Amino acid sequence: MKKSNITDPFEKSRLEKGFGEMDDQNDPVVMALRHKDVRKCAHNWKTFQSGAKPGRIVIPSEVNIRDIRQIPFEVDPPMHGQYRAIVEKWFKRPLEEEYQDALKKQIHSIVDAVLAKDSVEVINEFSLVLQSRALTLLLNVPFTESETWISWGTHVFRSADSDLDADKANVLYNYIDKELERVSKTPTNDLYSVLLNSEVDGKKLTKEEAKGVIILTFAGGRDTVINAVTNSIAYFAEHPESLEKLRSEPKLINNAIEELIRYFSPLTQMGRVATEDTQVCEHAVKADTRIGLCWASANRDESVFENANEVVIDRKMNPHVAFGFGTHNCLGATHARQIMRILIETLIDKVKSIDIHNYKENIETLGEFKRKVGFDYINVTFK
Ligand code: EMZ
Repeated sequence: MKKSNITDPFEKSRLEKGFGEMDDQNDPVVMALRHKDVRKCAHNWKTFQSGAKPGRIVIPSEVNIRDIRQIPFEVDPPMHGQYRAIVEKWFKRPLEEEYQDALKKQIHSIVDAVLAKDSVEVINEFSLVLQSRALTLLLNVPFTESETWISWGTHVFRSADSDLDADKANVLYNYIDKELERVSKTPTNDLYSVLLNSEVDGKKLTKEEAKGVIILTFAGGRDTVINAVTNSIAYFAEHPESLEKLRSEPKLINNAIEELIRYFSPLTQMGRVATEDTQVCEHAVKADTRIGLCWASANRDESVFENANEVVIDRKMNPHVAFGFGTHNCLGATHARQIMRILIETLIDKVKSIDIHNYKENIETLGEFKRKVGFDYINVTFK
């Protein structure tokens, strides 16, 4: 089997019953596995809410390490729409030419640096650096801040010994407090200042609310982007013919981005909390229990995607849900897509081959399911 393959552990359960079950810190989850059900439940925000206790819709639950609500992620309509309206325009900036030029410069320089090395550990020396530097553009803060973020590692809440590391979370919270304090005295043109200057219902956003948006910006797009970038490198290492195809037909790059993101599904699932006794795929779900919208399983649903377990680099119809679905679709998707696009274009431009040496897979355990999300480390040579 190819090292870049990501197999689908949900197939049997998806076909046979349509749901899976897992425990998570004594707060069980009924996982919706079929594309149709995942979309239906995501759409039904009244029955399956996001605005539960902060941290609870995340799997693994973050209730023990976070009491600040992430915004707009953990807020339901109609308030959700009001918050979303504040940040939507800002998170569309990656469509601007100036932003893309800056991102291109960053990615070129990272690729040039790895081309000059004999061997590169992709997660730490490539993807983490790329994600952190690109985040300076999204927040519109000085480039040097990325050095601090790189030192935090690949996940802001997870460390080598713990999936839910409270000390690590506090490093992020304290950092954000300091930044918000700074701009409340001297506003600039960064995201912190924009937030503190925004209003909801005629009232200025509080520091707590701004912090909720910023935590989401740091946490939501970190390991997800890092996995997408790393998995892309592994994929192109083993599929030079796909890079060749994109080189000769660049108009397929957009198809390739969606297809890679479908196949990788960097975020396996997102939870919701039932507000009443209900059902998922005819399975009873009690009020105040959790369900999981399993994007990774929906994205391999054989009734929706032909050859679902293959990367079909020029796939035409691709209704994947890797960026979520419905009101809560991913705020950072525009930024993530630009990163993927510029990464692929840069590989086409500058890289002839990628050789994988040693690696260790990063496997998530979700009850009976074990899913590869990427790598713990992967050493390669770029030429
Ligand atoms: C949360 C989540 C958002 C959570 C879209 O996903 O990403 C997770 O990685 C974080 O741990 O707090 O931001």
